[in-house]
Amino acid sequence: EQITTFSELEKVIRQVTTETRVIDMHTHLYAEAFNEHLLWGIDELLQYHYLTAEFFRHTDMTYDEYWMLDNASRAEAVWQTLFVDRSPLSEAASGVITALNRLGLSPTQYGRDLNAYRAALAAKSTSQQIDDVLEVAKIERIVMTNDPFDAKEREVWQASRGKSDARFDAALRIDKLLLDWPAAAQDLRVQGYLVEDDASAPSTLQEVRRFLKDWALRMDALYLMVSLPGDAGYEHNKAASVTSSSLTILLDGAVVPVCLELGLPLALMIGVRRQVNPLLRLAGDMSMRSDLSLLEGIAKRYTNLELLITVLARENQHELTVLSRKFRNITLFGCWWFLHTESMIRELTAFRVELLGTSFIPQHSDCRVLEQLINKWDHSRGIIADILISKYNRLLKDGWGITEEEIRRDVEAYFGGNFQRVLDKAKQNRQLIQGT
Ligand code: REL
Ligand code: ZN
Repeated sequence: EQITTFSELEKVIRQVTTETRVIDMHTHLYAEAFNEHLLWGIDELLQYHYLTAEFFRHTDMTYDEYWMLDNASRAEAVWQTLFVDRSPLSEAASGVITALNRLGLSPTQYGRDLNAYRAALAAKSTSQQIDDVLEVAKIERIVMTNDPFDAKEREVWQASRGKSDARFDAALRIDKLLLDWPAAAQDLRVQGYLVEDDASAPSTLQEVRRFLKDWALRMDALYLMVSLPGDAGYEHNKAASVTSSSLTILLDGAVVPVCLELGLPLALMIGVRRQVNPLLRLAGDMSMRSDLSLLEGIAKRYTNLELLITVLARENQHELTVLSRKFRNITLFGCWWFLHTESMIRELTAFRVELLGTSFIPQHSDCRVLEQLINKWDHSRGIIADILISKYNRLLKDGWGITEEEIRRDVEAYFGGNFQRVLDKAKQNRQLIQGT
């Protein structure tokens, strides 16, 4: 039952990429127990920060005027400006239309009337919407972004409600620890960890490790994660006499040891320049080129550390893909943020297949609003399918008959298996260290 014709190949690949359930390995979505942390519905879709930035390119409203509005009024302003007064052509805007349409709220029927969409969604409960969206988007599991520095979120974990929905896994997010050290130290003290402002004190590092382990275990976190600016200084080959940055001290002295001890990967998202325009709030972040010697240094130094890596600048993509070939503990993932667009996903995915075959994770959604799972995965699946069709077709033309099972195997690796394998490898490495 080998596939022999192009049309058969195309049909099978479209079907398999549409059907295969996904593990979405990085999102900003939450299980229902996290209450207001989980954003969903049309008003939230319209307030997505990608759209906020696009809205301000057209409106005369001042930033203050916008931020003073309530949620409903903000949504209305964005709808009017980006969807009624002009066409929603951008990736983020067209994504809203895809999500609505695939949820059964056809724009053909509901038109340009925001209240019609609102009314159609009004009767839905949160749990029903979670079920429906996960079904339509064919999502098996979702990894959240869990911040132990967020007091509201801590309450949910402390009440043991964080793991009540098996479809949602945790990731321990440590940006504040690594990027805002003196302030993080203060937070740790309030949480009962005896740390000093000087991160390099051995007792302080021990307490930071205790903090990380407590939270990783409480959350049952799948990995630890940080997003870094492109010029984050990690000094991997510096003379011992020179004082290190707190980032270096904390990575070497706490974060990496805890990952190795617990058998968890470290995820690095590299190349963000925060708050280029603070008036835009969450929408005010930018991308920047990264010096990937940071990554090279970590990968080389800690060969037992599994690294999940994405970078934000298009200019770094070629280098990251090549670097992934050099270090098997690097697994590249996703088309992040400003790269999560049709043309960029197409370019990056094709190149990655060409250099890495099936040994990478093509996509994560980075969703902030539940229904975005639908459009982000729908668009990504379609593009990934286009690329796979052309790659398998090359094999087909050279007489390498392919079966549907083989295609399924490869797509399952891309959509979840490769991520699972990184988790498994990290666990195995732990056993190696402990000699068990
Ligand atoms: O996890 C991150 O650091 C980023 O993905 C977010 O900060 C960003 O705002 C997100 O919405 C991008 O897609
Ligand atoms: Zn993110």
